[in-house]
Amino acid sequence: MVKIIHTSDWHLGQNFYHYNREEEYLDFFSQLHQLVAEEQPDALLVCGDIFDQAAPPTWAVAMYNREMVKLKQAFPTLQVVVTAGNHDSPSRLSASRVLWQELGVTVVGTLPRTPEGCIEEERLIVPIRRNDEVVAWVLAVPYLYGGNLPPVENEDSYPSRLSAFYKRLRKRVEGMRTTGQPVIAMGHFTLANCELTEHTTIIGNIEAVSSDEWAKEFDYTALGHIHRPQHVGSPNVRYSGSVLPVSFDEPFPHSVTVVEFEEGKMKQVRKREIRPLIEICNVPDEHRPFDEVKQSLLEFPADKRAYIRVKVLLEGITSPIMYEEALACLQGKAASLCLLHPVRRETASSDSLSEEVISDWEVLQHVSPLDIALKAYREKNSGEEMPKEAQNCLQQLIEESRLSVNE
Ligand SMILES: [Mn+2]
Repeated sequence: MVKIIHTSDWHLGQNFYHYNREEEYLDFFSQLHQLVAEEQPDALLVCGDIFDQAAPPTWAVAMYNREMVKLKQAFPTLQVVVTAGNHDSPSRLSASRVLWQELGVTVVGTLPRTPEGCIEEERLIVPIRRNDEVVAWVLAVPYLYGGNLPPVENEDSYPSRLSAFYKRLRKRVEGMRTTGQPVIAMGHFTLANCELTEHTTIIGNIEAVSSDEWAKEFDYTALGHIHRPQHVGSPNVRYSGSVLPVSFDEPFPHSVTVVEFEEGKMKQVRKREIRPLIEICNVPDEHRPFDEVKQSLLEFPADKRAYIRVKVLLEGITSPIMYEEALACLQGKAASLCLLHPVRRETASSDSLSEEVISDWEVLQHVSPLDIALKAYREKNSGEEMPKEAQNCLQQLIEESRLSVNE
């Protein structure tokens, strides 16, 4: 039997609104450590978005280094494979690749290339060993934007080039493997027909990919990028989902995925829940007039740790100090106020609600600069999409400027 733990979208280093999440991430690592102890997997696959930003805060990098080393010291036979997601800086992740290699952790940030610019495909193929014997093969493919993928004759769409690339790797593994060794593909992209959360931006979702080929070509496909844990099309194609809620749009249970293989074939997939140290809560559940809202906040359990989004139904003249009033209701409690989410009834007789005042900050938390540019382009060009080359260029510029801003 071969066993892996599949996880992704850690988003280490994120602040939840203005709250530092260091303690929550530490708690996640301790749960992960416990899970590895219980499950004793052969490999841990981390499929992108290790960090929340291209230039993560130093506390997040230090925690990652410390906790991964601790994990490897406690479980020396555990093989760890880490690939970059669209939130990670590929080159930063790759920078310490050789150090991690010494510890038995395979890191793939940038797509490895020869000095001539050819992709070194063999470096993406990772054998998983037990007592020197290969028991499985992993294709450690990081997040790939269009410009990174080799062209395919007569086919220039992102999905067709991505699928051709995986097929080539699959073929290469075929020459190396013996029967009974499962082939596991890692990836960080959007599959058509998956259930999205609002956090997912258009990056990596420029054109969605069909899940059928992955289901056929690989014994298991371990995906990152979509934060809601789910199978897509087939039980052997799966997003493990984020390990902590990254926004208020992720109220579902978070988990990592445990996959077992028998004689080269997938036998079982299980979720192991990661319990959040701090829950996300809407108070009240539905938008209510502010007086009722204040009552709900006063009644909120004093010792419950939670991030709170306050849902207010605006009526008549509104108080200019609602945020301060809400904050006062929570004084002395363990909960943290994040934002107000006010709506107004469209007309006195109507039941439908319109979003009234959402702070720019709230909007910008969920929209990437690329999204804004794409939207502006569509508006200026009667709905036409920005050419892919321009999108790739722009994305690169955005990533670079992000790095220089943070440095
Ligand atoms: Mn993510």
